[in-house]
Amino acid sequence: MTKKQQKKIAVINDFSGFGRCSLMVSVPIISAMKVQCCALPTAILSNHTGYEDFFFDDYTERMRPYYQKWQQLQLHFDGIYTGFLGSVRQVAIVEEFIHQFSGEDTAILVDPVMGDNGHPYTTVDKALCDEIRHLLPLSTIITPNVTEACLLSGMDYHEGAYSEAEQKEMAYRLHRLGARQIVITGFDMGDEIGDFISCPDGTSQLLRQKISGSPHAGTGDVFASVLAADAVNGVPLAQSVRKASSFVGEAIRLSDEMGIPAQDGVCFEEILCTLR
Ligand code: PXL
Repeated sequence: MTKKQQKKIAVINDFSGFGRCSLMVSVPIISAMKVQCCALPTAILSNHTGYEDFFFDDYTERMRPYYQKWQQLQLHFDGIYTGFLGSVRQVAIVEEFIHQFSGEDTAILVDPVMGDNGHPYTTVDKALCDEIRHLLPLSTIITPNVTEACLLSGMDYHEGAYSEAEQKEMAYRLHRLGARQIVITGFDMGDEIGDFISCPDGTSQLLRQKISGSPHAGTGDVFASVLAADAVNGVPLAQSVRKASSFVGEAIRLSDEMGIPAQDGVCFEEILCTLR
């Protein structure tokens, strides 16, 4: 009998103590999906930047010495998942990391964490957006929300529904920037939300019911964490997007039911044990 081989993912993301985002959601979700989660912090925050004030410790200078110890340990990852970057210089560090720690079969999920609702996050400027584009050719999957897809592709963000032609154009531009498999999350489709998938073998859209009007923090991180764990476990992308989307939807529904402020993220803990 062959032994079961557990996969492992390096997650390059910030540690925000409060607000249910980034590493605070990736570690439990990826672990619940039976994949070893290895964290490389990009910054340490008291709470995410969606709050008016936050403690922010940039980890740029410490990332190389930190991962050099992983080189000494001769680590190799089945997946690398990058999220929030705390400075422009971190993009080059992430590129180096990918070259050092990936092999032919490594799934590389780039979540270009840059903004939401048409606006960049407070720590994200044009220089960082421009630099993050360099990660697209290194990725196997990217998971921008609509705002981030606009920032990367140069298309204008607008409220309301996006036509199929607009969605395809956005994906086309992201492919031209080097992305292979693209999942653009959160298109407003009236009563529904659409996630648009574009792969070399075609495009598709998965719809889910719109649950509440106010945007919840960290849902992109929950979504991408599920995709990253599934990617190393060989789950087909469309199936994984369906799973991530219904998990996020249910977590939003429960959070609203429990009266959790949208800024505090979603109470995924309540349904973590349902993830496989
Ligand atoms: O969820 C995205 C995210 C991740 N990390 C930090 C953030 C945000 C969004 O605001 O501020 C630090």
